[in-house]
Amino acid sequence: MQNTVTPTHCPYCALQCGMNLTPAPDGSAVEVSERTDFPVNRGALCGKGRTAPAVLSSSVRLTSPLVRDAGGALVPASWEEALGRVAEGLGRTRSESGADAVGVFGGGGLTNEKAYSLGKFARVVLGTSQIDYNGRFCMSSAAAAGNTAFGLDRGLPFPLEDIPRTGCVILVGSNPAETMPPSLRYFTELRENGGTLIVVDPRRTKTAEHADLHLAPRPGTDLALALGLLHLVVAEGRTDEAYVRERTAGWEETRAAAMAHWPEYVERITGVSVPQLREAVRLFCEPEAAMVLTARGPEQQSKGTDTVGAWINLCLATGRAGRPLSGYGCLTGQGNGQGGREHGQKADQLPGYRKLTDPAARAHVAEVWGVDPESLPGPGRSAYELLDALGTDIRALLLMGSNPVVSAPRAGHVEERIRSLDFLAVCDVVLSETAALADVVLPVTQWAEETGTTTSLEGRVLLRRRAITPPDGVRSDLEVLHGLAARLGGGRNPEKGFPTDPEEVFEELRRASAGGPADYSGITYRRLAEENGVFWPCPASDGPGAGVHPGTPRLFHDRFATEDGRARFVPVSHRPIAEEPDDEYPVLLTTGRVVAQYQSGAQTRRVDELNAAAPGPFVELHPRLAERLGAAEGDPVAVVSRRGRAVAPARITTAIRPDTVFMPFHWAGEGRANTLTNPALDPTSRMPEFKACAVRVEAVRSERPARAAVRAGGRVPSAAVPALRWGTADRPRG
Ligand SMILES: Nc1nc2c(c(=O)[nH]1)N[C@H]1C(S)=C(S)[C@@H](COP(=O)(O)OP(=O)(O)OC[C@H]3O[C@@H](n4cnc5c(=O)[nH]c(N)nc54)[C@H](O)[C@@H]3O)O[C@H]1N2
Ligand SMILES: Nc1nc2c(c(=O)[nH]1)N[C@H]1C(S)=C(S)[C@@H](COP(=O)(O)OP(=O)(O)OC[C@H]3O[C@@H](n4cnc5c(=O)[nH]c(N)nc54)[C@H](O)[C@@H]3O)O[C@H]1N2
Ligand code: SF4
Ligand SMILES: [Mo]
Repeated sequence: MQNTVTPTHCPYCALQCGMNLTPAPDGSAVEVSERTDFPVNRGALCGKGRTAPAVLSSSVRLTSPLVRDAGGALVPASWEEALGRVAEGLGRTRSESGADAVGVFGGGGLTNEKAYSLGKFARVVLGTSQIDYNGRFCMSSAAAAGNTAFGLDRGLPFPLEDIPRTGCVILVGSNPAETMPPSLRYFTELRENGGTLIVVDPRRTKTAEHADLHLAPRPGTDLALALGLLHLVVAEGRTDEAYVRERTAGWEETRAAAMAHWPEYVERITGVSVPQLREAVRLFCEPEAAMVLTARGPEQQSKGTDTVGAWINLCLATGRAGRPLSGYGCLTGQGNGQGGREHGQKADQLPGYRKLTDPAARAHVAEVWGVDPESLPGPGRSAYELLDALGTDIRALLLMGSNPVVSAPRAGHVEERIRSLDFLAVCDVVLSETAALADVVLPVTQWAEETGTTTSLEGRVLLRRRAITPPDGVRSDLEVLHGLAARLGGGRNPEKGFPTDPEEVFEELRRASAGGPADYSGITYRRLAEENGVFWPCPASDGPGAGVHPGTPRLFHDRFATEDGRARFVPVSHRPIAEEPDDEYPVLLTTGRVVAQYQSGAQTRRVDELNAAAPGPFVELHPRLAERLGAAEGDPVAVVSRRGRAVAPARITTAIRPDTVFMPFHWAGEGRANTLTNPALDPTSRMPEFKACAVRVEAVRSERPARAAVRAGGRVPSAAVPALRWGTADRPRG
């Protein structure tokens, strides 16, 4: 292919850092270099982005379809045979057990074109309602809360460049120092400019080390914390009465709920002291503008939607939403976490962020798709519920862009469900733990080998360009869907309905999204190339003489996207996590990420440099808990929940609360964190409680007598529980 430099974007997280790719003369490899014209990262990359090309040429890269032979082994096969088997597997289930017996599972890493085509494929070709995706595990609680409060869910309603110019940012359960390192500069610049940073995290993370104030609540108590802050806002007369009157609705009920959450009560629930609460309110309210940003910490809870709602309430009561340099935002996670939630791979959704239950939306999209609106199925199950139904109601699954054997909650059970399917087809670039269980594995092209668009955490639609020729033997996800549509039929013109050229798909997506909340109709590949991305909504200009719509970097300044233009307070009150610690499981487990691994690790665990930096799982625990177990640094410890047992080396640190342990979720096998996690779901967003469940921690070896004693008891002595509290000495710096 072209031997020149291609400006493009990273394959991994939602920051979508710009990078330049230069192919080697023989086209076999590609080199990453700094791309300074993209403003978000200005050339900076984290280790994952810098090493991403290693996955393109990795020896474990799949380059041939695999099918399961009579002996149960996965063996290479031709595309013809593999696609034929998938069509037969899905088609037979459909005819024997009905369309809803066929499930589809997508991913927030898929480009807009793929996410759009996958949703269309499910509804038009398979006719199934049973489609959802891993974004449900990601930002769905923030999305639900944003839709309720503002009438629209775009993760950040302002560009990152606004952050350094505001007065105060509260980062709730977000660790950008590890999860989006090039974005850290926005927060350090904020402080250089005289603004303050408050970090809310049960761990003193690398991000918290940059904070002016670190609040370390007990996992799962952010809702109470936000209510406590709102209580103080009201009590201290810091409410913005005029704003509340003019731009919001529902204040009285919310005010009453907040008044019931006395600071002392909130201190008891959260472990955050009253003086710290007061200090946070002062820092947040004194400047003219301020922001609250949430990420997975408060969102991945069985009350994630209410929790985000409580933080939005704080913004609304203080007049800090829909105004310059102020607002609530969610830091979306996956490469196309934003676009992936807009174009129809979500159970209840049609392209353009339309609702499947809305007759007008159905009519519009059916018209674009050339099908009868009546033929479109209704909403299906959410991600965990879908995985939980595998092998029972759902007998065959097509999976694209996720590795649930590692990343789903209660993963042992999910793995069992996947194994019990009649038929599983997986499209992936490597043999992930989930692909290894498939009947057919289809090897697909990767980021640098194909063109497509993603929508970053800012709501900026970007063009990710092809820079090299894919290896022989792989096809793009779009080609897979095209091939399956041709074999399975459906729609008026199955083959034509699934173009393999991404730009052609995007042109259709533009029409399908036109007039919807996430309107892309004014965006073209050409504009994306010329303008370094365009923020949605960007409607096509209507009528002759109308100028080109510039896109919308900042939302809600004139009005919110609700019918009356007012933001809605959400009445919420504290409730406990789904599984509180008890005598048998006295410790809280929370989970998350480390800088050098990405998600289920399917891609980054294939990169030597990243493995050297983050070789395996670990259990982060406080010295006091370690002492009780008799565990020294590096000793294997077992973490046991009602769902299973995981073992990993101890990493002992005062940076975590003594009542809490932390595990990253990037690994499979014995150290798989999701063996332990609780699939208790948020009633609205259907988000599982990844961030808090009850466990006990056991020492595994017994070289020292103390350890033997704990082992004999089989668990941490319950008498230890009340003692596991922050002493002032271990309380995080603040
Ligand atoms: N290196 C790396 N970067 C990534 C990813 C990756 O896998 N690896 N994944 C990408 C994706 S998809 C996502 S969604 C983002 C996620 O980005 P983040 O949300 O920043 O990542 P997490 O580590 O899941 O969680 C953030 C913090 O929440 C804290 N936390 C745990 N429980 C609670 C709680 O109850 N309350 C509060 N307030 N905090 C809590 C954890 O201690 C952790 O430090 O990262 C993206 N970037
Ligand atoms: N305990 C715990 N569990 C969690 C979380 C947590 O914080 N704690 N976070 C949750 C969150 S926020 C997320 S986003 C999920 C993510 O978890 P997963 O959904 O498992 O995400 P990935 O590991 O990114 O999986 C993507 C898979 O698709 C493949 N792939 C990459 N690009 C493409 C492509 O273009 N096409 C196809 N067909 N395949 C591709 C990759 O090789 C990989 O196997 O994990 C969730 N699980
Ligand atoms: S921060 Fe995210 S987008 Fe940027 S290089 Fe790292 S993984 Fe890629
Ligand atoms: Mo995510």
